[in-house]
Order: sequence, then C-alpha cells, then structure tokens
Amino acid sequence: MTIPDLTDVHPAWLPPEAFRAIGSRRVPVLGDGALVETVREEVAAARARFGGGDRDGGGDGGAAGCVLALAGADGLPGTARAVAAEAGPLGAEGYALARRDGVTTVVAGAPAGLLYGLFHLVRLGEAAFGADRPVERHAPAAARRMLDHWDNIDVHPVMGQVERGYAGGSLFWRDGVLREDLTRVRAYARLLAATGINAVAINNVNVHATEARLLTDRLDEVVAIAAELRPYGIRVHLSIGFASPVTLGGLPTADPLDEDVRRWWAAAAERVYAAVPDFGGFVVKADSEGQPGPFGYGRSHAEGAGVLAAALAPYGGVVHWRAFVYDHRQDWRDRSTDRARAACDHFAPLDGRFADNVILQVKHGPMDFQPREPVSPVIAAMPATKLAVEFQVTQEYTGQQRHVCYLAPMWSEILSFRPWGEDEGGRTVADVAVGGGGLVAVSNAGDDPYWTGHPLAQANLYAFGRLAWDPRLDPAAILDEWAGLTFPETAAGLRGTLHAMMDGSWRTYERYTAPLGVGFMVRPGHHYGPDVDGYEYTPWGTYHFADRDGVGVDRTRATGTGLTGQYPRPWSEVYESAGRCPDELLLFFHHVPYGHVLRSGSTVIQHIYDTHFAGVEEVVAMRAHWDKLDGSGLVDPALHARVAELLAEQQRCAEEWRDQVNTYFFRKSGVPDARGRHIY
Ligand code: GCV
Repeated sequence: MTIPDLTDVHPAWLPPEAFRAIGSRRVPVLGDGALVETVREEVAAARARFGGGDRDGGGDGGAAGCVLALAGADGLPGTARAVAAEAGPLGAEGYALARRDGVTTVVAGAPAGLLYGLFHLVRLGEAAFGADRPVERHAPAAARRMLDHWDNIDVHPVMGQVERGYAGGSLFWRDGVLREDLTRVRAYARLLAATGINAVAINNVNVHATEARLLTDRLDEVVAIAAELRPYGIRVHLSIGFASPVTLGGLPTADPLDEDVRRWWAAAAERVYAAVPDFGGFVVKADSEGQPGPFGYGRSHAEGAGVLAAALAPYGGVVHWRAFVYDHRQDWRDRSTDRARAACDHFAPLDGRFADNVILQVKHGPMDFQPREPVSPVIAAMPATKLAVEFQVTQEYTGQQRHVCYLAPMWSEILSFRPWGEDEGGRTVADVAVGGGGLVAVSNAGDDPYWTGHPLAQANLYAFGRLAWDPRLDPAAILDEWAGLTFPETAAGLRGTLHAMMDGSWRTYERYTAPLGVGFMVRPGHHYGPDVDGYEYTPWGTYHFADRDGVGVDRTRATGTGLTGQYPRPWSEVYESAGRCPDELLLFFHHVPYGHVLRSGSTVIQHIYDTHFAGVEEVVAMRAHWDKLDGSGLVDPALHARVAELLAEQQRCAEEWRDQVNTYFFRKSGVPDARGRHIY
C-alpha cells in the first residue's frame, strides 16, 4: 500500500507538515494486521519526509521517541506493557496514550485502535512529545460513524452527478463509469479515518436504474472502491432499490413476504459478501419521494426492512432504513396533513418490531435539514429500536458551500438536547444514537480541488467525524484542532480570524434566512437563495401560512396538527405554549400575530427586521476579517482568493434574503420598522 500523496489537491487536515513531529522521530510500530500495516506505512512515509530514525534510536523509541503497539504484540517494550496493563481493555477501536521516561506510547487492543491512535498523535503534534502524560484512554462513543454519499453513476438530468453536491463531481464516478484512478478515494479515506469515520455509503439513496446495478453486475465497482477505503478502516455500504427483485431480478413482485423475493435478496447478499467480505450493509430510502417501498405491497416498514435484514444477518451486515417518509404529493389546501408528523406517525407504532440488525436512520429534525428545527420526535418515541441520527454536512439548506456556515454548533446543540428533559436520567440525543445505531451524515465532499468547494466547509466534514467519535467535544475546540492541522505553520495567527468568522456563522445564516424556525422560504428545486412563497402552494408540505395578520404553522394539540403531542414531557407542554416555546422555534409550532411579543421582548415583526439587518451586517464583518488576511502570508493566496470570492457571493445572497424577507413581511403586515431602516 502506498500512502496517497496528491499534489494537485488541497491536503485538507493532513498536510505533510502535520506529520513532522512523528516523522522526525524513530517510531517502532509493533503488531500485525492490515491496519497495523497502514500505520507502519504512514510512519515510514513521515520518516522519509522528515528524516526520523537517525536522531532518537533505541528499542523503546529512544530518549524522545515513541512506540505504537498492539497490546499483545511480540517484543512489546516494558513501558508499553505497563501502559497496556494500566489502560485495561481498549475494545476494537480504542487506544491509550501516555508519555513517561521520555517515551510516548500508544497502545491499542486491535489494529483499528492503533490507526486512530496514530491520528491522535498527529493532532497533538509536538505536544505529544513534551512533558510526561498519565495514561489517557480513548474510544469512540458510537460503534458506527458513517457518511452517506448521494453520488450518482450517471449524471442525473436534474440532480447532476452528486445530488445536493456543491463540491464538483463524484469522487467515485464520472459520466457513467467508475474513475480509472481511485487514488483520491484512498486519500479521502485517509482524511476520514483521521476524524474517526468508519463507514461510507457510496451511492445516492435515490437509487436510479444504473446505480441499482451496483448490487449485481456492477459489483466490481463496489469491490474497487472498498479496496481503497479498507486500508483506513472504512467499510463500504450500498444504497439499494427496494424494487430490485423486480427491476434487476425479473421477479413479478418485490413483496418482502414473498418466498422468491426472500431468496433473491439472500442470494444477492451472498454474492456481495463473496466479493466484499467486510461489506457493511444496505441503506434504504423506501416509500419516500417516489422511491418504491413496502407500502406498495401492503406491508409495513418493519416487514420491508426485515427481508433485507435476514439476507445480511449471516454475514453481520446491517440495514440502515431511513425514516424520511412523508407524503410529497400533499394538497396545500389540506390543513390537516402535517409533513412534520409523518415519520413519527409511520414509525412509532413499529417500535420493537424491527430485526436486530436494522438501524432506523432518522433525520435530526422532523422536516428536512433546515437551519433550525426542533429535534425529531421519533428520537424519543422508539426506545425498543436502534436509531441512528442523520445530519447533513452537505449544505443544501445552509448556503450550499458558497456561504460560511460552520455547522458543529448546531449538531452539538442537537446532540446535547434532552428529549425527556431531566427524566430518563437526563438522556441526550447523543445517548440515544450512541446506544443505538450511531451517527450518519450526508457528505459534502467531491472532486473539487478543496474537497468541499468552499475551503472553510472542510471544517464541517472534519467536525462531523470528531463529533461522531465524541459527541461531547466543544465545537470551538474542534475548530482549533482543524485549524491547527490544516494551517500547521500559521494557525496561531489565524485562529482569531477563523473563530470570529466561523463560531457564530450558523446563527448568522439563520438570522438572514427563514425566521423563528419557520423553515424553507428557499427557491424551489435547487434550494439556494430566498423565495418566501416558493413552496407555499406546492405539494411538498413546507408552508409558512403568512397572511396579513400573522405567520407560522399551528402544530399544537389545541388548535393545530398536534405535532406537539408527539413529544414527551416537558417538551410536549413547552412547545404547546406560545409563551413557553423557545423563540427560535416559535413559528415552527405556532401561528401568531405579527405583534406577538417574543420571550426576548421584541415583537415577531420587529425580530424579523432586526435579525435580517443584523445577519447581513455579520456577513460584512466576516468579509472584513477575511480581507485583513490578504497579503498577510497566513493563508495561501489561492485559498484566500477562493474564500474572498465566495464571501462576496454570501453577502450578495444575504442581502437578497434580507430584502425579500423584510419586504414581504412589511407588505403583508403593514407594520413599519421601528428603527426606520430601508425596506422596499
Ligand atoms: C436524496 C431532501 C433533498 C433530496 C434528498 C432527500 C433525502 O428532500 O432535497 O435531494 O434526496 O432530502 O434525504 O432523501
């Protein structure tokens, strides 16, 4: 295996310089296994670059040396044996780190742990080789930390090569064929492993005809991609079409209870595992936005998932069954149907009826990855089901990687939310995910030279992996880590600017877009930029109901759709009350007059004006921060230019949001801005 070393692609958080501390020392790697081999090669490549090995010789790594070892490895030096004994069992992916007597030791119980230990050393840099450190144990919170790609093989006429992709083409396919050179896939795997990701679903959950065949006659492409991801401990998962027994197998039905259908899935799984023995499993979007599913055969989603689970079970595979099921052909005149209720209505009655190897993958909010939503009620409603919480790193509704929008603060807020308040031992969303199916997110990476289009959007990909490893990490500390790795020589000078621009950027985005949790108001289809009524009279179930008197969606039990009743206490009561509902979710749960006084003391209409003016001012301030870096030598001029250009677009777009939203609500309500600012 060779360590990918791409010269025409930005190195993101693994520039060669990040390996200096390791590469300039002698670092024995002890143990066997494919991932240990990866560690050995990483260390060798770093040493070749930085000349380690001649300075600090000695079996234990020498006076300022380092040892990376599996706990049971032959020839384990005394210090490593002592650290392993003190650390105790480390699990399949954990590791322990210590520094004593001038030797830094990383021990792991299994090869994957050693790989993660290596990347921990990379994060620490020279700090790993300073003063003594007591034994620290590290292990991932969740067993599965997964990214979903919405990549197509064929360029889709509307959605393109990557659905909701804002970073160029697919890393895997181009114009209908697998890329010949997959070096970049290996480099991607390396970046992901450095954050802790260990599973990747490679194709779009909207499975079109060509992509469905990855399961059968295009399986060799899955084999090839798996071979690139495997050296970094990442398993491949595949999105499959529920109707495959019909579309690929020629059967007359895909009824999950039909014997031939069961046999077909079992045979398909057998073939996949013969080709990819460490295959992770299937991802399924069924009965959703036009995808086929069990409803078509009068079966439940537990039955639908069951046939796939049975096929994968002999090999240890899992089904990620998505809970994103709603009626996308709703009549906007029908005020009783509420898209936000749909997932809970469909799935909560099925609690306890899914097979053991099914993971119900739930979007974090009840709607669809809006910048502000309450936590999905499904998360508290299915205690007897393994749940994974799904985030969207790709910025479909958060600026499409043209806007700076650091999402870790949003994810962190969601993960630390307590769905039962202080009841249930104060369990958080993270506790539910960690104890169940883990965390999943839609990737934001593509074949763009910066991986993520906007260079600063790399921080979102990095942060998702780190939060999936440890949901309690502080978003600002993750940003520091990312900056330290990405800009190893200049991070100290850049940190202030990056924090000023990024820490609050999600809230800034929220301020200049749809107010108070009402959501959408985006241009239909591509979802970029404002169009307040764009979805108002469409079948998609995404309405704000603004009229001359007020705005918002009444989802109360008393007078609305009753969504509030899907939450346990205290939230069922808090959300039900317009007086107690948090301001930022008011219009998600309530239809209120423009003069309604928020908990902040402002009225709804004045809040709309104030936040939209403030949001633009914050973007202007972001630009000023970035402009000051011009010519400073702190960032590469090409990267500076790319971000500067995108910030200009962000400001233009934010102004458009401000002016359309403010004008719309001024015209509807007739209420002037208390501060007399210009509204059109
Ligand atoms: C992959 C949203 C997006 C769709 C996406 C869907 C999903 O509706 O706009 O592009 O489809 O979510 O999560 O399945």
